[in-house]
Amino acid sequence: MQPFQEAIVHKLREMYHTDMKSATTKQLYNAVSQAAMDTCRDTWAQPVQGKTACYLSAEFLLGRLIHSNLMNLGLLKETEDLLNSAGINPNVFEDVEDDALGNGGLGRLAACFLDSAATQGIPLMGYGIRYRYGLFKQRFAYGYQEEDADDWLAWGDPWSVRREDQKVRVNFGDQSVWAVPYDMPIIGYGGKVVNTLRLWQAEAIQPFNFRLFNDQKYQEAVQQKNDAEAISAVLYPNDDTDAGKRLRLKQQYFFSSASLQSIFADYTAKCGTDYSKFAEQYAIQLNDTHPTVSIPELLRLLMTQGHMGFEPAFQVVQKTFAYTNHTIMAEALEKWNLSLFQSVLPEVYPYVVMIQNRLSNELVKKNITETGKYNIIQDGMIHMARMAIYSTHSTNGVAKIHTEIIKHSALPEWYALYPERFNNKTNGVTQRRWLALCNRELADFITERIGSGWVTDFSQMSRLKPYAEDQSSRQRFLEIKQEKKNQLADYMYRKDRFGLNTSNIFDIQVKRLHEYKRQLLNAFSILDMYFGIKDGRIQGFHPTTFIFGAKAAPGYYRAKGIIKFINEVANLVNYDNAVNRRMQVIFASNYNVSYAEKLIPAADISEQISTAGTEASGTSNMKFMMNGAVTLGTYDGANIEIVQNAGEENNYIFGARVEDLDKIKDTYDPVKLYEKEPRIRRVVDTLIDGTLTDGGSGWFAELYDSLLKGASWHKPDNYYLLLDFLPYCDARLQANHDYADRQAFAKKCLLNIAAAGPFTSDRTIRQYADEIWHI
Ligand code: CBF
Repeated sequence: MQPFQEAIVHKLREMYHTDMKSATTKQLYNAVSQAAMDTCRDTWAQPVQGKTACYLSAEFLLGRLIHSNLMNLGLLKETEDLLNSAGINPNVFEDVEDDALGNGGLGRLAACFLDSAATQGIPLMGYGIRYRYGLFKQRFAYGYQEEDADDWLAWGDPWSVRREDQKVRVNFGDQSVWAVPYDMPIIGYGGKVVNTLRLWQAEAIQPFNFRLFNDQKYQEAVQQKNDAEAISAVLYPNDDTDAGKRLRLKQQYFFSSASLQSIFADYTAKCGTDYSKFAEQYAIQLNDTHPTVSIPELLRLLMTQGHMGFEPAFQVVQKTFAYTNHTIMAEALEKWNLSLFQSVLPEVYPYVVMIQNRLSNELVKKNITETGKYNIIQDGMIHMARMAIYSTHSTNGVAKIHTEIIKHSALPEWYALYPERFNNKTNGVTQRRWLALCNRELADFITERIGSGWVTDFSQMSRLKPYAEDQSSRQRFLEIKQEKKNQLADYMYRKDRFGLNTSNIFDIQVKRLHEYKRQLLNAFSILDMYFGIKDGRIQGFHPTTFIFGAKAAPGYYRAKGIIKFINEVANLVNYDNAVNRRMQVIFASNYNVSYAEKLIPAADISEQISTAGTEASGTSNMKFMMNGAVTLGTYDGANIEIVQNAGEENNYIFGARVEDLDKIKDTYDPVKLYEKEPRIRRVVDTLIDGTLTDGGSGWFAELYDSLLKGASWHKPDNYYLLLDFLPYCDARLQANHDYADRQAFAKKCLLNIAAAGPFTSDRTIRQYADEIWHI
């Protein structure tokens, strides 16, 4: 036995008095994880040298940790061999819950950044919240989404260490709580560098009141405990929308203040009480506006504990912080009601006022009299994005088009004032999890051809390009794709009791459910194909399986209506014997990181169909690309950079561009399109003509109205589904047609893989380190 295998056996004995043969999955999971933790404790304990970057984020969507940690430590194979030798299926840990402490792209990006920084030896600490319940679990009941709590800690938390000695106190207007850190090792590939993710848990200062208990006031006796724990109880399930709630503000301040106190104490221990050099030691990146309250908090610490004057303290703040904007959706730009803010954070509010006063003076000096668009405090609200831009030295967008939109249409007044602060950092994903781990067959294929350097240097992927011309490589690629489809079919059968037809094209759209992402357009186009096949309009259609995966925020009823609609479309198609050998539609339930790891490698077509100008970047588009799917998408977010790199001819780009939409935005009339085009009418009418039923909820009629009548808060079809409908259907049928030439299609896929080099988060995080943090 190898030493690590012995360590696992030893852990089982020590922790559970059991052995490989009798251990439960949970025991095995904890024993393997603890044994792995032991191998990296020494490296982890090494102090960081020089400047540290701190990534403050309300979300870290890590997914399941065990496989990626074992891979990065080089212990995955040994573990699997041990499991095999004990007659245990190496997939046994597929039952272990994901760490789902994030909603979607923003939280998953944070997780990729941690992996990339540790792998490249960049000292990056993550700071966030240890939610007791992560993103809800999704079930379908009669096609409707139902939500259950995500009890991720039921499996134990072997990858965290509670640091009681490092707890700090966080004060609100109406309560004080402990913030207790749980530290997770972030193991770089090869295990040479281990950074830290610190997640804070809220706990009561006085968890139990004996006096109240003695007075038989049992509820009141534990009131403080309940109120404290509520702060880190649950992740807000909104993606791209602002929750605007008191508890949410408490969460934001809770982890911001705790992180800042911890960083401040580290600085003091390292450098003493001269805080003027703070920014030489720490760079703090704000992941969206969620941690922006850190700005007045650092100011408060510098002025109260560091005894600095306002101006020098503000200079330090500005040099320390940088801000990333992840969306321009108006509903996501956080604003806090002034009186709410004052009552929750009375000790912080004066520092917000000081920042506003400084801004006002600066605007006067610059002769700007129209200050309404700049003011941090305006119309009874505190505008967090404005505070973030004003008080930091860098504001970045997450794809080229997104950064341009920020500069020229979303926040042009700020760009005019401080053009030097704005910069772009196109997102990326870690190829270690999203290729090496989730698609080992393709990883071997690549390594056999170009060596293994790509695992840590993704620019080497371009060396794969010549193999797109090589017939045997294309053949092998097709075999691998088939294998991944077979694996997905097994998995989906287990998870969703659905039998995939694995000789079909796999056309996949997986992401959060949002109107701007246009899952409804996808469903309309499936209906159009369905009718077209039945009518005989569409001939020579290559059988296709259309897969969706998406969670809707529980309070987002329109998104829930879209889920129900897609599930109804699935029923219509799958039970119709006239077409179901040519089409299948399936909505994967509870889409999460682990499901993504199965779905993405099996895809032929990656659906990236957001309205131009709405998806800041997207990151699943990159994961699909590196796994050899072609992009069927709009000119939006990082799709643009993807197809520029991989060739438009190797992808399927359709639909109106931002500049087209700008021209028609005041005159666009979807009713005209609906009246003129029978194919549009036919699919849209399925919402109200009884073809599909919403079970009397009224949700489908509401969707119909949203497209043709609008609502009090938006114009009809504000995401231009009907405008892009025909071009989308055409592009989709073109891809379907092209697929028939398997060799030519495989060539497109390989050229996409070979062009994926820039879309690694290794490149992105390097750019943050070089250009923003100067590390
Ligand atoms: O930048 C990461 C991702 O963030 C979002 O998910 C977000 O929450 N704002 C955006 O919607 C994505 O486009 C982006 O890729």
